[in-house]
Amino acid sequence: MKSAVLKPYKPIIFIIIILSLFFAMNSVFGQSPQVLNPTADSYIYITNPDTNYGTSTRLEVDGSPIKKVYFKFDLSSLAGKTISLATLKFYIVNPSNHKQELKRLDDDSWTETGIKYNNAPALGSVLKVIDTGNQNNVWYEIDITSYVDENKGQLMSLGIDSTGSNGLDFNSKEASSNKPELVIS
Ligand SMILES: [Ca+2]
Repeated sequence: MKSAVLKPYKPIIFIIIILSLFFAMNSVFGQSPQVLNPTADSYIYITNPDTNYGTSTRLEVDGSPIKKVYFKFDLSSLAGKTISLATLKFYIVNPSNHKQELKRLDDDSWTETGIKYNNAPALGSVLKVIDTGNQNNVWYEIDITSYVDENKGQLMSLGIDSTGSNGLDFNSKEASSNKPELVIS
């Protein structure tokens, strides 16, 4: 009597077990990297302190004369997710044999077509040192996992400056290809 009652439920239990295994495996092995482009990118230039460069196809960083790069990413799609690796990538179009510094920026109020040297927010502490070794026409990648994890679910700004006098240029999001990317897995 007992086994006759349970019998119709056995296939359902089996299906539930198979589905649970499928979703568990998928969460471990099946997630393809998510790629985000900046929602805003620009640079500022001390020589033209009231000029905005938000629509330029290049982002330029230099220590003399000063040029600084600003990025903003919308990380709202990452809310609640586990971030195992987040890499910022940019494509170099003018090489530099000097180092640059990627810095945190907690002020997200700046806008792509409004930012200029005279109104730009000051950059924060150093996240990573950039050393491209004078390479050109290549991608450069920076691991910023902890900063992305800190900002997931919200906007994330960051900037790049330099104390060297040999400037580094790379493609902006307005370039026709090889735009800056944030690759998250
Ligand atoms: Ca731009």
